[in-house]
Amino acid sequence: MSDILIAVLGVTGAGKTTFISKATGRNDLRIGHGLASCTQDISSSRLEIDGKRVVLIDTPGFDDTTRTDGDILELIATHLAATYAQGQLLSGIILLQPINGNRVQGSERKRNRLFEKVCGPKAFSKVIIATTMWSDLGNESIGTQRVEERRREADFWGGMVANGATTVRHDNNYESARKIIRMVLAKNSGPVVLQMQQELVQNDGRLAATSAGRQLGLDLREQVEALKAEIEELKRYPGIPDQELRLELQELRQKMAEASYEQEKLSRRRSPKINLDTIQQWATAAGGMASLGAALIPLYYALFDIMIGGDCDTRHEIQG
Ligand SMILES: Nc1nc2c(ncn2[C@@H]2O[C@H](COP(=O)(O)OP(=O)(O)OP(=O)(O)O)[C@@H](O)[C@H]2O)c(=O)[nH]1
Ligand SMILES: [Mg+2]
Repeated sequence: MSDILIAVLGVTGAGKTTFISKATGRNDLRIGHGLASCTQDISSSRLEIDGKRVVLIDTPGFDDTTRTDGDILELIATHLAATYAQGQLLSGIILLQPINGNRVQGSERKRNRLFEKVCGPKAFSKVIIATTMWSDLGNESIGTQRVEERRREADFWGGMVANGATTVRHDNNYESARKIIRMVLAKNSGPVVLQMQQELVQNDGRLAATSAGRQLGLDLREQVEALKAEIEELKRYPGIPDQELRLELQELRQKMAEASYEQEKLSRRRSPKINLDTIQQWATAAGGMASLGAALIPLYYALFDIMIGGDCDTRHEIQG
């Protein structure tokens, strides 16, 4: 019996480690109770459910208090590349999303887009979007309304839902966590190669050439432009005392320098190169024609790329 791998993703503080702790009954996992982000590395926890061996993969969240989204994406990409090379594919992805935020923040949209690009449309049917923090809501109907809004919007959860993703409320207890894992198992038609894994193979592990990397690059560019505009506007604004203006400008310039540095750093970010021979070996060992065929798709892409000498950076996203 092989392990069923499920990744748990979501922004920092969404409740990923808590979810895994509830599902497994483990009380040795580090849960963050302060403002700082908690989980630093990717780790696995095992459990058995209905006679099936499940491995839950805990991940550090985007919007980390000390690391940039680029750092987190690189960490996830490195893990995805390494596990792909070993033939360990995900059978499900649980995206945890706190529902207690009082409006659809721009940052929530950004991270949602990034998540979509990591998975790719082919993997949407393996996604469960589980909403957390319901007990923090004064009025539950607000939470229901927020879920509906996000489901309706095509460029929020709508696209994923239309392609088979499911949304569910998580009640922060053992039964709820197990129910969600059962939902992943019920959906299952076997493991999936994520878009990001395929793209890392095609692009020698270069993050900036993947859809998620390109999305992050666009977000950073947008951020730099917005800060530039804010600086110009502030300079024109009349009546701000010199000292105050200087401090505000200094802060904005610092933020702009950081975003520009991140932009430049993104082009140097890489996951380890995935060895195509290794993939071929495990794919062959996997036996059955279906799994072999699925496993070799990225290999065909990569070989095709070598043959035509294609420019990976400008490649369109792989559609489902
Ligand atoms: N009310 C409520 N609180 C929760 C829930 N899930 C987690 N928490 C609390 O939220 C805080 C953060 O939880 P974590 O499990 O550490 O969050 P995380 O997603 O692992 O965060 P990082 O490791 O920083 O990425 C802790 O204080 C938890 O007790 C939930 O469903 N409802
Ligand atoms: Mg955590």
